[in-house]
Amino acid sequence: SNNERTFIAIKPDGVQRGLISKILGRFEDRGYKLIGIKLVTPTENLLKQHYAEHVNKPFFPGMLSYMMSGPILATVWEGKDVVKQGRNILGATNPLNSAPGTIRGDFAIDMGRNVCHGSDSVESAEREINLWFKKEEIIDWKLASLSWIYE
Ligand code: YYY
Ligand code: MG
Repeated sequence: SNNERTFIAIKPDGVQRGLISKILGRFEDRGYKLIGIKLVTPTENLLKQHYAEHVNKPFFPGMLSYMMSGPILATVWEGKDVVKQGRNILGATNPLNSAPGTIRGDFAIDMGRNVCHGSDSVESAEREINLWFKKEEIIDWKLASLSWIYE
């Protein structure tokens, strides 16, 4: 459906390095619609919920302090196949394996400083959007270029 949604976050390193406009630009340029955006300094509790699948991994404590070290830009994007295409735009988790042309392949080297997050499935996206955003923070609007992007 053209209404699929995903949660994309620019992590503290991406914000500090001034990569916000470049990352948002990739999604805008592709034709996706921005329906939620805010700067957040996340709490430990929020991050433990967000990364519930990783809380017991050895890298979790380091990731927690990294993710709490500064503001994160939290965004929600809508459009056809946006979850999978969003992951493709970001690139592989380990930037050393990310293709050039992807965000991580162009702007990152270490896994623990990989600049961005993207939901890995439609179900994760739904969960993450509800975790980071209130219902009224998701904005329903019509993209004027819609009929020039979709046939
Ligand atoms: O979804 P994605 O961010 O691409 O990767 P995940 O496997 O969900 O891991 C989340 C996050 O954890 C990853 O972006 C970097 C960090 N991480 C790490 O620092 N070291 C690892 N060995 C695995 C993951
Ligand atoms: Mg993940």
